[in-house]
Amino acid sequence: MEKQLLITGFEPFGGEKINPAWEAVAALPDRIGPFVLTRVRVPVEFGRAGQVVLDAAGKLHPDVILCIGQAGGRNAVTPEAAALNLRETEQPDNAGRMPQDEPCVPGGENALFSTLPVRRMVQAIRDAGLPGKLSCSAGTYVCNDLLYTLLHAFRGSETRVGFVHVPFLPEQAGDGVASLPLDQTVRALEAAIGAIDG
Ligand code: PCA
Repeated sequence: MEKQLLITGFEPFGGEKINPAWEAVAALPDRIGPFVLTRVRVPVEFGRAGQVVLDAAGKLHPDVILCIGQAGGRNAVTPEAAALNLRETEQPDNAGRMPQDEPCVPGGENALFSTLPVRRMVQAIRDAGLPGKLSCSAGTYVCNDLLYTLLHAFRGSETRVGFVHVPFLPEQAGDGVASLPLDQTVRALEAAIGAIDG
């Protein structure tokens, strides 16, 4: 049976000219296994990121929402196990906001677990011969804000929600900084998506 996958990638931030998350999302095929993909590019702004994806989900009624973000310095494609109800940063977002000690959702639980099979997704990435690793922290910046917002909004519903962080592209990484070529990031995401209902 055909299923709807809302897949998102962030715009560049932090002085970068590209974001491998969006580059990879844009390069994915239109269908992966049972999933028909709908892509959304998301602003790196606390609060607004979640609103943009919630608006898109309100129109599409997806079975799965999978958000992709850049995690500079990581050496693997990393499905995120959980999100914290905390905004905490020393790096302004793309709207110039720098929230500290603030909840993503006032009154929400302290943390929420991803509703995607993250271990199976990691295994599928590795089985494809690519670097995959489970991450237990999505940070406290806009990616975590988006994941928490979505997990909170869809808790107890049929819509499953997850997040995958991807490394820098080689052209972004300075000496000694980990990176992954775009085609490998794309193949890792395909493997991970293929494992959602595997
Ligand atoms: N990575 C950032 C926000 C946007 C992105 O691609 C993060 O990890 O929070």
